Amino acid sequence: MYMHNNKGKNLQIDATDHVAPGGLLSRRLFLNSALATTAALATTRAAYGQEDMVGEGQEDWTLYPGSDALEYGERSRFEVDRVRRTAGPGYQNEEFASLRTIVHRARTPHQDLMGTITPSGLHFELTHHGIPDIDPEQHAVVIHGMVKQPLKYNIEALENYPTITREHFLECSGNSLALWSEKPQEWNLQRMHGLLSGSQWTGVPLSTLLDECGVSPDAKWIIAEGADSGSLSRSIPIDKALKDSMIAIYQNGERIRPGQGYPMRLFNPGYEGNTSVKWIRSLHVTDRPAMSRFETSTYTDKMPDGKALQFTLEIDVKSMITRPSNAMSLKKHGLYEITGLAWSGKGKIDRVEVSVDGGKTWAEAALEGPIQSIMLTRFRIPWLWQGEPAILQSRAIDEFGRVQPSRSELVEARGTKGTYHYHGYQSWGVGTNGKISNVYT
Ligand SMILES: Nc1nc2c(c(=O)[nH]1)N[C@H]1C(S)=C(S)[C@@H](COP(=O)(O)O)O[C@H]1N2
Ligand SMILES: [Mo]
Repeated sequence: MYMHNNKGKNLQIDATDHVAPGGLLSRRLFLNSALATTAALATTRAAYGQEDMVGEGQEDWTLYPGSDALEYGERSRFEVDRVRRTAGPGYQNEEFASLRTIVHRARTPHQDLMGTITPSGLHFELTHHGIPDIDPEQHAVVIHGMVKQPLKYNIEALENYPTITREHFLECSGNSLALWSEKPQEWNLQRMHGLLSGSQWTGVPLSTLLDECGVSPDAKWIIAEGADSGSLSRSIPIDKALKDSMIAIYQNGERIRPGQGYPMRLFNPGYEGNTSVKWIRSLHVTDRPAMSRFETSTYTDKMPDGKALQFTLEIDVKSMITRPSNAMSLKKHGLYEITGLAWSGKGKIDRVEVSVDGGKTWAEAALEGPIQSIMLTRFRIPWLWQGEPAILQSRAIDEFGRVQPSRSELVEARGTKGTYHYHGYQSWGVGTNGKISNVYT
């Protein structure tokens, strides 16, 4: 059968390309670059004649020399509304008002981004006491408590240790919290899932510093404390600290930004964001957890029986479709690429499946490599939309066989009293008019 894609080009799709009802097409269409589909999705070339492609050559920017390089680069002025939206209705402070804390949140606009690395200027930011303006010359982290020798490290000292560089996601466990509510909230993708980002982090393995200080064999926890005005503190199991935690000093190749913890932060790969204490100034080695504010009154999961789970530290397996999503609508019938992100706090993503009929049937999406442990993984699958109502969902499976639960499975197990660690499906309902909304199935 011949179909028109969105760009008005004919492309050939035969029956064997259909992998699930509702227009889901084989991910193999992406893998074979010779196929017309790939080219048709990627370019509008075919819609124009040769002359149009060459252009008249009279646009202003072709006639005069351009501007000089800036000291620090900026995006095109045509891109400036792709922002984290720190202010405005629905973007700040209201959800945690009851906790009497000033929470500043800036959310990553995943509807605008591709790949898996979040540009540093669009990394989400969550601060409970604002961003301190730290002079690196006056800042250090001290390791003390159950150690042979307490030691203090400033940024200059840390620069002398061998570093490691890893790409990892960071997610606030309050991300996606509106999906716990009984009725679907019309939060757009950014507001719903924007407390998640991916970066390349460079730092000194915490184990190197702990070894140097000589940790007592009886030590079980490390209490990490930040230099912000509220001294946010969290207890980290010593095994985790020795396994893969780091004191990060670079993010995406440059010194980490003030909002991310300048000049140094603790980074615990795969653990809920709150444990990665920014502006780290103290690591107290102990035999028991601190039971601090942010591991008791917040970031714990209320269960249906009124009790709360403590120390849900590792992020579960999760995914979301970023395009199409409710940050946009479908303007034409035709071929679309469904794409999104999958991640697991334990390891690598093994598989992502996509449904367009609300979970009745599933098809495997293509994963874009290299697939890294505890990092965002992008998935893609072609979809032919011919105007019928649809419900788009994705579900991720990690290398340990953990399967992302549906919302109803998660609610069955956990009730709806919770605030944190939502990791069930996100369902995007597509109407016959192409409008997309957050729905429950
Ligand atoms: N010192 C300190 N560390 C902190 C916070 C904070 O408010 N103060 N916020 C935590 C929370 S709740 C999260 S989700 C992550 C967010 O990291 P980011 O702002 O770099 O994205 O940092 C954590 N570390
Ligand atoms: Mo958080």
